[in-house]
Amino acid sequence: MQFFNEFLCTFLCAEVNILTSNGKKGLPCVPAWFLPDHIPLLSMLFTWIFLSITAVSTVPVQAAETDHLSMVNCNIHEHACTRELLNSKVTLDISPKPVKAMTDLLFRLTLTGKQPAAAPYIDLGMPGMKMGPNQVSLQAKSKGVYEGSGIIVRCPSGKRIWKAAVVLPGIGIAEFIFNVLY
Ligand SMILES: [Cu+2]
Repeated sequence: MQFFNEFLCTFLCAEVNILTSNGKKGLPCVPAWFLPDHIPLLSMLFTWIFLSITAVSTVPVQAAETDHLSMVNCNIHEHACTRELLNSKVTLDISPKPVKAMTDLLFRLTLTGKQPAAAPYIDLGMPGMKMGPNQVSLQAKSKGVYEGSGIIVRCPSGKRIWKAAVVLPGIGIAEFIFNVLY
């Protein structure tokens, strides 16, 4: 047992002789790696381990956000956006600009070409996320022009990429993916 203690102590306490210079040798001893000089080094090591773990756990989240960033197909802060759908051109504009969450927004849809069988509407959501239902109903203002008001909420995750799926009955769905300011 004594041998084991000494072995362990020598192993852990390279500087055991300095630390136990009161004449007593052996345990209890302070392991060499716990010397005050080593504390900055140790904290660096622990910080590094902590950061590595954090990085590993946040990479998938960042990757998902980057994925969605590459899906962005409309700079709604600058101008209206147009998608082509079969024989229709679908133009979506949102005002006021820049487009902010939690503010009353006016959605304006302009359709050229084939007109939908019934009034179009907009489903607001986020790519890769199930948000609560948020539908903007649109009223015809003139031929091919529809307007409606709605609110884009602030996502609890902090992500800001939103999708407006414009549903045109009898034609299809045009998707606009854009950044929203929080
Ligand atoms: Cu969300």
